[in-house]
Amino acid sequence: MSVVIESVKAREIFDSRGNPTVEADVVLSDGTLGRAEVPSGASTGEKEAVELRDGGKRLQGKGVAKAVTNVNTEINKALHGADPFNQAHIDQLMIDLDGTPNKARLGANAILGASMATARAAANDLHIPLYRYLGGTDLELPQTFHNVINGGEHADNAIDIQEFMITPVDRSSFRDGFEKIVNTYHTLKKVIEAAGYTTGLGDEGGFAPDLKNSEDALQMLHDAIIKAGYTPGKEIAIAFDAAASYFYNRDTKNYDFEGKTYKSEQLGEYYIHLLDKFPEIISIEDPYGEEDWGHFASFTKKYGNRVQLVADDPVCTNPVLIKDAIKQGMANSILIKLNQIGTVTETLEAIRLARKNGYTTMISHRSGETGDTFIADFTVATNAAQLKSGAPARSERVEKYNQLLRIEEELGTDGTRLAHFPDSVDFD
Ligand code: 2PG
Ligand code: MG
Repeated sequence: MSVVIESVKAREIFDSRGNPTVEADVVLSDGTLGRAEVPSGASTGEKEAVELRDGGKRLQGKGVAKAVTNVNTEINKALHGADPFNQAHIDQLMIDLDGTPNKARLGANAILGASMATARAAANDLHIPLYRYLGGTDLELPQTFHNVINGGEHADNAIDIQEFMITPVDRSSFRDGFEKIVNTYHTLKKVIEAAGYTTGLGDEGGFAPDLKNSEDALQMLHDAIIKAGYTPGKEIAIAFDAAASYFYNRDTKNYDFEGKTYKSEQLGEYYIHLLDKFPEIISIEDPYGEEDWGHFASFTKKYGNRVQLVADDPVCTNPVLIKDAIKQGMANSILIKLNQIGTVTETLEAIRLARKNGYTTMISHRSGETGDTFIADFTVATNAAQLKSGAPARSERVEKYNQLLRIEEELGTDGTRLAHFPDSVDFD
């Protein structure tokens, strides 16, 4: 008799910020277990699938007891007896059961937990790693982007750009690139200390010094790369996530950024000033707010051949929104977060859609993370080519990179594809 899903059970656990989140267990009829933990964002897009929270007094209203109950009752019943190897069918069952366009009834956190746990259970049942189950033999280790200075919603400082990332553009192996990042991270700490700032960490493991502005943060990164013995742009490049929805003023339709007001065009000029000053910047995420699609598109038209422009908040890993963005020529890259859409299958569809239309993809963690390394395997399996998972510090971030080190060891460096930026990007 073939193996089927016996039960789905969830519990409330806690994420890296101490907030409640969902963990789901899928148990198969032969006793195999698949377990997954669901992450949670802070700078969330308006159109993300709904993260169901309890409200009320318990745990500041952030409890996920309702989502847990939804897994243990309705989802458990719907998936009982289903084929764990048919991920698309499993996910469709839950989408239909929920019945809303944004998973508001059962909660995307409930559905995603069960969806990821199903994939894990299937892989475990076959005694193969998750990346192998999801990716077969077409596997690639990603270019990784490491957020080493935290600002915006992720830190209690004056910097309005949310994430300043470094990425190893010249490396002989994943390990080689990661070692370069670690060296730069530790050197950056010394650079920040020498300038008289504190070296406390933000939500994604990067430093959160109370610098005057974003330009100073980029200068520090630039200096740290050189001090660590690398050439900016040649060995280590820079990327940032402006997460501009956070400083977009919905009333005036301007941007209130680091003490000044910018019109959309002026904000574009400011980014170009940064690109001119720091040519090692190769990727900018969410340069404009999620309501400001027009300026995002015109900026892409002008500068999309010069820099990777990643859309996160405007499209929320949602295939319908991604289609619209592609039609309007917004961005040339799509950020991919499983919990923005809520199932493994829809996330795969978002990746396929982006790549089919010549857009690059970057898989992403959330600022509220768990120890689950699902996205490391997922990135390798989908050939997404790029992954951002925070600094090389704090276990909930580093575990993803450690998992990539394990995967590289398993696959061997000989013959294993290593994504290279800009090889992985075709802007023309
Ligand atoms: C982002 C993410 C991840 P959050 O904006 O890209 O870095 O942040 O999880 O807070 O939405
Ligand atoms: Mg973002």
